[in-house]
Amino acid sequence: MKIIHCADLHLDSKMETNLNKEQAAERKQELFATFLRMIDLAHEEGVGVIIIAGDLFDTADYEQKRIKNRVLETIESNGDIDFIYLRGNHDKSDFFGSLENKPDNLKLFDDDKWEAFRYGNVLITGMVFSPKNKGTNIYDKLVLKEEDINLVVLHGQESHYKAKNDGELIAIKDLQNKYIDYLALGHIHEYKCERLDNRGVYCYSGCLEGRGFDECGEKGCVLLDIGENGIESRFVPLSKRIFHEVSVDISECTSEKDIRDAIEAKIHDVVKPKDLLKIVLVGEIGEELNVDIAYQLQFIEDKYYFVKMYNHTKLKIDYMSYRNDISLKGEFIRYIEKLDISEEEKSKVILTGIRALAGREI
Ligand SMILES: [Mn+2]
Repeated sequence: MKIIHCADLHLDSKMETNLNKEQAAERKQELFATFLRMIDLAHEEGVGVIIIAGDLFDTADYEQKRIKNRVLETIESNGDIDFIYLRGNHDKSDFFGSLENKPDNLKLFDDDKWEAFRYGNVLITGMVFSPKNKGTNIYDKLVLKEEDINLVVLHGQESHYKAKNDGELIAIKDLQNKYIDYLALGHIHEYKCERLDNRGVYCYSGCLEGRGFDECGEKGCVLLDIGENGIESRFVPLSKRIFHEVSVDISECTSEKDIRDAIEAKIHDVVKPKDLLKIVLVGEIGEELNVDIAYQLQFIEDKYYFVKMYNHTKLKIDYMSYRNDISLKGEFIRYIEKLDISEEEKSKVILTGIRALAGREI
């Protein structure tokens, strides 16, 4: 039996951070297209169940109802696949739970008890975290059988302290030695799979598409193949575009052309034209090196879907060599040194002042 585990789709996200209106609208469509591509993958692989471990939606906003209806239609038109859905902290509106006619292949977890769906010897159990069960020990009530293949679905932040259900915290220790084979988690937007105990693993599938530079790298779902030898799982990248944050050390650069080359060398093999890119220039540079972000951006901004660049370099400058100069620079340094401010602040003021006196960008 094959199962897909996904989470954190946030399908109705506005996607407006970083992007202009057109791109945001396009990304929103892409978010849904990737959800559909995952369903295509399910068909290609003969997957019978898709587990959605929370945050299928992003807001409870009524305006977003179109997307919710689109999901509903999609589930209805893929009747050969069961969609087992556990609400996450973003899925506030329990849209599916309030439906009059819920499709048969849409299975929902509840927040008042552990609910389970059985496929032969495979049992998929889960519970929604909500104010209703907050503070209660939900883990004691989770009783599984050794002879089943047990998948457990939850949405929250992993915690390694032994703790009662504290809302959105998943007490990993409380879930050990309960015959769990695979703990399917949502909430963290990056793929992660770790050992739970001698028997099982716990896994965050991550989101399907990055939505910002805090969600860099490949995104996708987990494909589980349950056979004679237990569960084999692998991460399947699905995202249309990838967010990249690349830091480029320009300490060795002595010209603007050098900077351009250093950037190019760092991104050339890694970033594809369809991707989103954030470049951070770092390192210690001489005061004679001109770091002009707008100028450097010109060479790359048309090559990628989205590019932004920051200058986080520090000036490497032995400003003390000017302190005895009979010049405006020397006078400035001597003046700042007498001020009643911290050494760190003095250094910052001096560096900024020297740049200003040299007529450079500050
Ligand atoms: Mn979440």
